[in-house]
Parts: sequence; structure tokens; C-alpha cells
Amino acid sequence: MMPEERYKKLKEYLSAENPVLLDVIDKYKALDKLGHKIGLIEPNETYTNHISWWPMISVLGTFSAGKSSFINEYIGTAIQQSGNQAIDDKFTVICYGNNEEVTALPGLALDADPRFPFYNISEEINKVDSGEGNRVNLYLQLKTLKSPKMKGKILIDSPGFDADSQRDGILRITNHIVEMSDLVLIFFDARHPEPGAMRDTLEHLVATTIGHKDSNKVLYILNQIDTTAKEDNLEDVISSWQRALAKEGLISGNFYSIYNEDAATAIDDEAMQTRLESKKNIDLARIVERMDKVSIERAYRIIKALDDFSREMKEEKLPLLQEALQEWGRKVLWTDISVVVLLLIVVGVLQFQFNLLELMSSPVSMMVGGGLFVFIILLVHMKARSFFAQSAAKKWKEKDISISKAIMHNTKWWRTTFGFGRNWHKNTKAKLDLLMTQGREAIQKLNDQFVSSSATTNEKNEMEKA
Ligand SMILES: Nc1nc2c(ncn2[C@@H]2O[C@H](COP(=O)(O)OP(=O)(O)OP(=O)(O)O)[C@@H](O)[C@H]2O)c(=O)[nH]1
Ligand SMILES: [Mg+2]
Repeated sequence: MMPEERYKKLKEYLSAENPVLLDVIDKYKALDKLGHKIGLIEPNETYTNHISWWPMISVLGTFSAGKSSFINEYIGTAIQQSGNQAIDDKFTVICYGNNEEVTALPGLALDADPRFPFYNISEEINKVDSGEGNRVNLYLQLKTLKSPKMKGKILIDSPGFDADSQRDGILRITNHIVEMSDLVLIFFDARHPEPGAMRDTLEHLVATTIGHKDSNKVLYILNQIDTTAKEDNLEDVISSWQRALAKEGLISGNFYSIYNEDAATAIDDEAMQTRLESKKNIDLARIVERMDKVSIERAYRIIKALDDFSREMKEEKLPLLQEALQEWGRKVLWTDISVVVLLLIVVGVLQFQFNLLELMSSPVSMMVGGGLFVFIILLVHMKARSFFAQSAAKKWKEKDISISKAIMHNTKWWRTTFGFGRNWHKNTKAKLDLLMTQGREAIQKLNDQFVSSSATTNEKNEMEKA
């Protein structure tokens, strides 16, 4: 997708979900322009690609644990089918859409959607299951709906882990989704809290999430605790579950125990009902808070990234590039000087030996000789330019590909050799300063938006009380 098309699509989606971020796209556009000019990114690249605009929340876990029911309850619509056999056999990516009713699209539709860093996933799929693009449809589908709950985030429902019949592709994608997600909810089922039933899930999910650098993003959720009512063994079930997790190495973590009110079996004992319900309400509120926070955090992170990119360009990349280009210019200059000196020596020797100037006294031979002199200097100059540029670019390639690209960009044959002095890109630096200031203003606007929206909920609560 070319940058222009990407800006347009991002704007289209963001205008419905978070208008404050609309201005931010123009700032990214300005940043891209500077990046293109300096050559740090290629003309078809854009910094908007380097961040993910929609935070992802993935719901994983054992089959029939209640993943889909949980998502339905969270959104407030029966968007996903639920049932007692294994229902979901592929991942469902759920996001905001302009249609009132739920719209289901094949996995390939994700390819054209800038909200989802989908190319990563299709690559993963190709690794395990290479084939035509529509393989993707076997693993993924997209659903959109117009729900305020879905603004500014992406939810992923996943197929349950089945002991034997797990497809390689599903496992691979699961790991990848854990990597990409901002929040991962791992569902277990209180009907089978013992390690045997969860072995596969434990091995694959817990093991991949335990060592994660960002392990706070993983929530472990024991669902269906309403089923403990019959034998009154909530504490036993929870501790047996936590023991099973501990066995896998998970000692401390975000543990929650909930059930789904709509799907739960009726609890006859009233005291029991109250106890379970209040436990559930507390834990559910904490989970939902984390889910809601994800979209707010991401809005800040997008602006923060703009600031980071600008600052990095101004304070790190430009100086490093400038230094590399100055060094390149010096090398070219010394080569030029050496070649002139060498040629003068040759001419001197020839003059001394054969009295060259007298031999070439005719205007024509003078011109040919002079021309040859200049031609050799120019030829060596051009060769030196490209030789030293390539060696500098190669040196940077491993360390920082953008600087390597920018070196090639700034050393093309028609460009200056020595113009990298103090004033080089003075205007660009001023523009980057401006972008950073504007980033701070955008953060201010976001603050206003979230502060005022929480103020209105407070007011609403006050009004309800009155
Ligand atoms: N008692 C009880 N039943 C639940 C609860 N949550 C879900 N269920 C039921 O459990 C069954 C499975 O629920 P789903 O939401 O389809 O589970 P899932 O994890 O999406 O299952 P797969 O997609 O097949 O992996 C359904 O019959 C639900 O009604 C709960 O909290 N308590
Ligand atoms: Mg399901």
C-alpha cells in the first residue's frame, strides 16, 4: 500500500473511532516527507507503518472454556457463536465497522485493512502452510460491527486447544498473536481445572507467555466458576488451578476467576450465589478495565511514537548521517587531491624527459592533453564518490539500515560532495522541533478528551444517585 493510500484509509477509520488522532496522521505525513527528503526511508515507505494503530486484545485458551461467550458479553452482542462442542476452528478478528449489524468477511479482507498488521500473519501462515493467498481464509476471518465497545481496539477470538488435532498453523499463529497483542486473556475452565485436561494449553500458552518480556500483558482467567456451586469448592478449584500453573513455572501472575452470567447454571443457594457473584464482579471489573485502558494507552503511544521518531531523526540520525557524509566528502577530496598531484608529477616527469610542452605546442594537442587531464580527474572523482559511498553504506547496513539508505540517497552523482556543514538540513531540524511541539499539543488534546469523558461519567453517576 502506498503512503497516500494508507493515510487515506487510516483517516477513514480513525474519523469514526478517535478523531483526535486524525491530526496526528498529518503530522506523520509531514514526518514521512522529511524522512523521504533525507533518504532515511524510501518513497514508498511511511512511518505510519512502523507502529500499530489499533491495540490488539487476544482471547486464547482451552476449548469450550467460554472465550466466545466472554467476547459476546463484553461487546453486548452475540457476535460469536458459542456451544458445547468445539465451535471455533479459526481465529476471528473483530473490529469496529460502520455497519450496524455484524459483517463477516473472509480472512483475505484483512490484507487491505491498515488497522491490522496482517502481512505479519500471512507470512507466518506461509511458513507453515505455503500456498495461494486464500489459505489465509482457513485460519482467519474478520468481523466488524458498530459498537462503542470496539472503538480503538481489535479483539481476537481463537479456536480452543484440542489435545491431538491441533494444526501446526494454529499453533504458529497463536504464538504470533501473543507477540503482537497488547493484552492476552488466557481462559481456563473451572470444570476441568486439573493439569491433565489443560496440559496442552499449559504447554503451549503458558510456556510462551511466561518468559515474555511484557508478561504483565497476560491475564490468566479461570472461567465458569459458577460450576463450583454444586460442591461448594471454589477455593479448592482455584488453588488446584494455580498449582497447575505454578508447575509450569508461573508463580506470580494476573489471576482472575469469573463466570458468564448469561451462560451460568442457576445457583440455588442464595448465600453462595452472592459470594460467587461478588467475586466475579470484582475480577470481571478488573479485566474489563484492562481491556478499556488498552485503547487509551495506545492513543498516547501513537503520539509518543511521533515524538520519538522526530527526536531520533533530529538528535541521532541526522548527526550520524552528517558525520558519515562529511567523512565521505573528505575521502573523495583526498582522492581528488592525490590524483591531481599524481597527474602533475606524471606531467612533470614527461616534461623533464621529453619536453612535453614543446611537443604539444599546437592548440589541438593542447586541448586534447588538457581534456585528458580533466577527464581522468573527473573519472577518478566519480569512481571515488561511488566507491566510498558504497563502503560507508555497507558499514551501516547492519547497524542502521536507514542511515545506510540515506548515505546512498545523498551521494547520488548529481549531489554535492562537500555541502554537509553546519547548516545542512537546518530547516528540517526546525520542522522536527515543530512536530515535537505539535505532538505535545496533541497529548494535551487527548488529556482533555479523556478527562472530560470521565468527568461526564462522574456527573452521570452523581445524577443517577440524586
Ligand atoms: N456454566 C457456565 N457455562 C458457560 C460459561 N461460559 C460459557 N459457558 C458455556 O460453555 C460452552 C462453551 O462456550 P463458548 O463460549 O462457545 O466457548 P469457547 O471457548 O468459545 O469454545 P470454542 O470456540 O469451541 O473453543 C457454551 O455452551 C456456553 O454456554 C460460564 O461461565 N458458566
Ligand atoms: Mg469460541
